[in-house]
Amino acid sequence: MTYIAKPRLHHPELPKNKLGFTRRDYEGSVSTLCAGCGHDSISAAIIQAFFDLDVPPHRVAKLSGIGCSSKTPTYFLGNSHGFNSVHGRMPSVLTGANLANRELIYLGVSGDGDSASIGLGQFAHAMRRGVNMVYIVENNGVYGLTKGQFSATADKGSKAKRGAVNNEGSIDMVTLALELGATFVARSFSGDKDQLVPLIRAAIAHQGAAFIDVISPCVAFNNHPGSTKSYDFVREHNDAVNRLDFMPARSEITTEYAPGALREVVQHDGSVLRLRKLHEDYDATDKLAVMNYLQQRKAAGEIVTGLLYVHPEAEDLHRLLNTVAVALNALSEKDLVPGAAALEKFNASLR
Ligand SMILES: Cc1ncc(C[n+]2csc(CCOP(=O)(O)OP(=O)(O)O)c2C)c(N)n1
Ligand code: SF4
Ligand SMILES: [Mg+2]
Repeated sequence: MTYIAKPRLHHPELPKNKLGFTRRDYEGSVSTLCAGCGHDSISAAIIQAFFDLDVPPHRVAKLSGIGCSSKTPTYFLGNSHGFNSVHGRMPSVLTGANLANRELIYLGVSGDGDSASIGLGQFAHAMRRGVNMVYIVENNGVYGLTKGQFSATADKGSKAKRGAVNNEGSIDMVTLALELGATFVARSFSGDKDQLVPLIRAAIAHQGAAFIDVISPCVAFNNHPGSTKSYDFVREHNDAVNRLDFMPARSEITTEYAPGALREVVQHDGSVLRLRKLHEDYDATDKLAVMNYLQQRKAAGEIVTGLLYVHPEAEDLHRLLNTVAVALNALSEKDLVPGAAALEKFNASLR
């Protein structure tokens, strides 16, 4: 059960990051998900990414909705801020928290049911507003928590565990995020830690709406022949367009690559994304070409993964709204109550 704490003792020689924390300091409670659930692998990747980046856990706010996927923040970053919201409402709660305190790193964790059905409107507005966050959808094509009904991301023609065919068209969260204006869009697979961890690290550094769709098989209800979200199907149809190396702003860049096989993208905060191209002509900064490529591969039955699109000069909601540069709780009474003359001046500016 989630209230069972992990043993406090650990090997004294566990590797430490620059803050002196071990990986254990980024873990949470013992997971209660089914053994083999893809969501647990995503939790492990999140733990690894925050450990690698030396992020102080108290600087992170993790938010979620309802579902097996939305339960996972209990299993990682146990020393961070957390809020488990109502089904599909995580994006607006995250937006509000972000506006109140821009100094935290915001991590939204959701499911395909949570974000593509009941929370679709919420998802859309968080993306179009450019909320500075990492938004992960743990996509298994079903409502796992309520026993495996098809979700809106289940592909047309795919089959449920007992053979029922899904006759409805599916929603592709990646296409939607691109269309809505997300400035960092990626897709990955819970079974590919080598791809997923650097993607999460890069998304944390991105100063804008970063969206990662992670195909995450549900072993209880959607991991059978006929499913397009099973371990076997994703392994067989994975079309990775690039491999990402992520270097935070402070690190020295040493590795050399053959010209032509590499595209470097410098992000707003100075961090460098090194995209080792697996497809020679794939350019993750050309949005139109990306959208075109995704449609072509989708028609061919492939699942495109990697860093699909990035806008290095992304603008986040705070810049668009021209908000104050500090967290609201750091403002003094003088800032908050500037007096009648200031109010009159402000009102005059609106007339
Ligand atoms: C307002 C509301 N409607 C419906 C539900 C029932 N419900 C709980 S979880 C869920 C879907 C979860 O699916 P998903 O987000 O894909 O998460 P998964 O369990 O697959 O990880 C639903 C419909 C609810 N809890 N609240
Ligand atoms: S029901 Fe599916 S999504 Fe939920 S914990 Fe089990 S395997 Fe994971
Ligand atoms: Mg789901």
